[in-house]
Amino acid sequence: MFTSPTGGKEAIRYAIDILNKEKGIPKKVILRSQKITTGSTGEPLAALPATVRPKAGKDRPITVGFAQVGMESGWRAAHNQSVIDAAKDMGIQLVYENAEQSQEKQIAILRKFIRQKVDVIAFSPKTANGWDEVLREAKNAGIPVILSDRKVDVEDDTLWTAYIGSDFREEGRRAGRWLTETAQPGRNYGIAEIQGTANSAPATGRKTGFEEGIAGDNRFRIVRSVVGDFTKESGKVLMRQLLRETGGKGIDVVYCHNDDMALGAVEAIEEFGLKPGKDIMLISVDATKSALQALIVGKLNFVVECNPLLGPQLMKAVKDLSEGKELPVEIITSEGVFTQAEAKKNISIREY
Ligand code: GZL
Repeated sequence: MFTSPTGGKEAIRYAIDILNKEKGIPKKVILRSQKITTGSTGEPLAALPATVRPKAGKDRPITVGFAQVGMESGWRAAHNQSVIDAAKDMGIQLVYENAEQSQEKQIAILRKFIRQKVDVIAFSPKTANGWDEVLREAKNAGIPVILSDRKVDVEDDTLWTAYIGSDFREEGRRAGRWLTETAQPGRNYGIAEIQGTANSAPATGRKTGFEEGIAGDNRFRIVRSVVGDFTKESGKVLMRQLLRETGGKGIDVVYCHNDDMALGAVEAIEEFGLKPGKDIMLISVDATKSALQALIVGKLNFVVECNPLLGPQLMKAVKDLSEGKELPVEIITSEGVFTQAEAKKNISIREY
């Protein structure tokens, strides 16, 4: 059996937070539905996530262990700074480590946080799989785990308390929908896709969502789909390869899972002697300033936002946990899309 929470308690709670002008109040939350199974005594047991109340006292700040995945992109740099700034702003002690794109290192960092008995663990998992064991260790140690920016795929979803980030499938759908709405009727388009890190939640979601966005429209065919790692270098190398293999023929659109790879692809297209944004259209995700600038000068055609400024919502969730509040299972950040006109209008107020 599964519970279906009404949301009444959360609605009042967030309303009070808004009245109190609290920081990091989420725009959209999804409440956790509890799986109720009968225990050996026949009593119904709700398998609760590790929402152990961190033992913060007024003289001892809450300690959060944060295991960042790497520094692979402009988005990551903004995300990183947002987490660091929000912890400082809210008086939370941050124990920060960077896994430099290694899952092995990230697991070792989580184990170090468990040994240090931090109050809460937060991390951006490089890939979706391979976390069951270390998250079980965190739960057994009574340390709640908050997923920041990327989800994990584990057997038991009570091994993590909440996910704070984007809806990657919707980001992919937005990219696909824009293409169907702006492409010429009756013309065929060959699409090359440059994916982000293999088996990472953003790459999986953006790929699935994009396919959904163009589904049923027979003008489009994904003629190549290659795997990058969210870095500019990988976008440039992969785009060079695609142009070499095809002689620049048959690729009308390049869909990149993030700005850094898209900007790398732009350089490769220019090197090849073609005009990015004209001879070959480019769609990207993140909406960092450098991508919006490329959009404004016509080297990109459309950019889907993925909001990296998750720090305030992460630290608000930590604060709520320390006050014994149950967290929503998902806290979805708000984000939009950018055409060239929207980029021109908003570039001056962008924070990253
Ligand atoms: C998305 C994030 C992705 C960004 C990339 O939440 O995990 O990783 O889209 C970043 O720029 O490298």
